[in-house]
Formats: sequence, structure tokens, C-alpha cells
Amino acid sequence: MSAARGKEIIARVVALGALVAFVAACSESVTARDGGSELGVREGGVKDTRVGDTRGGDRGVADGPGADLGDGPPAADTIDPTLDSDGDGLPDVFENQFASLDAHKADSDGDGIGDADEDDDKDGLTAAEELAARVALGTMQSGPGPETRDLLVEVDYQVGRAPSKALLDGVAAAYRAVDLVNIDGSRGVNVYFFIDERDLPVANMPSSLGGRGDYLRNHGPKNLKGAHVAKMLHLIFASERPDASSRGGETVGESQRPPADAGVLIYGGNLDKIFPVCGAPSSAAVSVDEALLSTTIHELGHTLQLGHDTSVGGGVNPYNIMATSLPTCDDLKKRTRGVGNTNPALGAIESVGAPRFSTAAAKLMRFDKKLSVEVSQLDDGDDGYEM
Ligand SMILES: [Ca+2]
Ligand SMILES: [Ca+2]
Ligand SMILES: [Ca+2]
Ligand SMILES: [Ca+2]
Ligand SMILES: [Zn+2]
Repeated sequence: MSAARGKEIIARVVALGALVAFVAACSESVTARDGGSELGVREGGVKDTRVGDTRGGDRGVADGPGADLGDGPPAADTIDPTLDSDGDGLPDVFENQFASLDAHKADSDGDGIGDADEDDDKDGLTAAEELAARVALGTMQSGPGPETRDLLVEVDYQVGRAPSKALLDGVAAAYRAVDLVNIDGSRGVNVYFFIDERDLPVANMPSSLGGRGDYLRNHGPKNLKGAHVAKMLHLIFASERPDASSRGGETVGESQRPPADAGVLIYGGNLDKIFPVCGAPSSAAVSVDEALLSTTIHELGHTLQLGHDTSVGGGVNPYNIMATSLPTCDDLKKRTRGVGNTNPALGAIESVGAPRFSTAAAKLMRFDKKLSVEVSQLDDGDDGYEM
């Protein structure tokens, strides 16, 4: 990679251009600072529809098929949830849910790697880590697993910037609609949010990258313990970054700062000042809510190594959430709500709304390199990895 390229990458991360920010700003409203009812959501991207907030009202509810109906596995109280017949670190109750795991073989596929350490679905999480996530979510019958692409996202927010349930649902829907097939036959990527620090004091983000890295590190993931923490993405809903007021969010990568400092910062205060825009007599303006949602989806895309110039297979187009060349309001609306598009392979489509990533972009997602924006890992070709 050329020095120039590396410099460009760093420059982008340090200061997204105004247009990028303008575009990267799209979203779902944060009007709801309505207390905890919607804020403690641990949102399952696909399978886990249980909404268990941290107050425990719904915690522990078995939401697996038949859990309460008597037509599924034995009732929870008739089996030992800790029983691990083959001693591989994964309890039988977990292994029995997956065709790829044998509760009576520590190395089910005989490749020399124990079941707990396998990452068959290549989402960057071992089976042990997926199990740990289920434990943290309070459910064993659903959630992250070894046959689906799963993203674990720790969320913190500043006062007044709590993400609404609609916003988190919108992000999850966008990833669920990603055009990828999982081992178990399901489609898309499951996103699980772990709400951690609530109502952090409002603080302007510093202009220095180091300062922002410090902020991310100081509020780093702690929902999962030990090494598992490193497998979580880190997302903070902040207020403003005054030195880059046209910017809706940014991804701080590992090439610029240590891994613990990496993560996504969303600037709701900046977005409030930029949006709504592009109102016209004949069409609705792009709202703050839309800007916030689009920005969040876009930045999380960066944590999966997606760049802005994914041109493979037509990846670059105004409907792809990673697109940043959106010079007109029409282009902005194409990306924001798929105006005029009926082809989901291109990204957002008007009739559905959920698809956001072009098929070409989806194929470039790097779950094994998530959160990292290592310059050394970015190819120099026109393949979509350039940031
Ligand atoms: Ca086992
Ligand atoms: Ca194995
Ligand atoms: Ca995995
Ligand atoms: Ca998985
Ligand atoms: Zn971007």
C-alpha cells in the first residue's frame, strides 16, 4: 500500500469530509428520551425477539420454540443446564441446538480444534464466545450461535442521546437484510445490543483523535468479561463534535489507536443542527431520525471493513448505505429511503426499506476483522476495502 493511500485513510478517519458527514448522517429519532422503558433493550437481531430490559421484567423468559408449550425440548427444570457430557466447555443444552455440534464429542468434526474454539460461521466469535453472549443476554435457547453471523454491540450514550427502540430496531433490520446466507439457512446478520452506560454527561468530543480514542476506551465494553470483550463492537451516541460540525459520526479504527480505543461515535447534536434537509414541495425532507439511523448503519459498516468505494458488482450506487458521493437531494433520498429503486441487490429499496447494503458490499464484509481498520489489511485495489 502506498504511503499516500495510508495517509488518505487516516485523513478520512480523522476528519470525514462535509459531504460524507452529510450523507453519513441519516436516521431514526432520538426524540425518545423517555426514560428506561425503551432504553434497556437488549435487542436480538433476528431470533431473539424477547425484549428484556435490565430491570429484569422479562429476563429469564424462555422464548425458544415450545418453551412454554410442551412441544419442544424437555422443560428447563428437567435438565441440568450445566451438564457438559463431553467436557468441551459447551453445555449439552447448547450443543444440542446445533447440527454442527455433538454433545458427546469434544471435537465434533475431528479437526483437532475443540468445539468451544470453533468459529464455523466465521463471524469472529467462537462457540464459547457465542455461548457467553447468550449467558449475558439471559437466554440459552436463542441468540448468538455457531451457525449464524452475529454482531455484539455495546452501546453507551450521553444525556439526551439515548437511542430509541425504533433506531435500534432499524439498525438490526438493516443488518438482518444483508444479502448473506448462514450455515443454518437463515439470511442476514444478527445484531445484539448491550446497553451499558446510560446518561453519560454531555461532553463535546475533542478535536484530537487521541482524545476521542481515550473517550472510547474509558467507556469500553464490559458486558462480556475477559477476552470476550474484544469481540464486541463499541458504539457511543454522543452529542457534538464542534470541530467537525458537519459530521454525523465516525469510526475510530485500530490503525490509528489501540484496539481498546476503536469504535463508533455518533454525533446526534451535530445531526440536530444539520437536519432536516432537502425538503421540497413534492417530497418529504430527510429527517433527523433518518439521518441518525443511516449514520449508525453506515458507521457500523466501517467496523466490518467496508469502505466507500465498493464498486465490485455494482456496489457503488446511491442506494448503498456505504455510498458517500451523493451530491444532490435526490441522491440523498435514494440512499436514505430507496426512492426509485426496486432492486434490493443495489441497497435500499423504496417498498421495503430494510435493505441498505448492496449485495456487492455484503460480500465484502469482514467479520473476522471487525472493529479493526488496519491499514495493512486494506487492499489497494478497487475492491471496496479502501476507506
Ligand atoms: Ca459439551
Ligand atoms: Ca473441531
Ligand atoms: Ca462464530
Ligand atoms: Ca455466530
Ligand atoms: Zn463513512
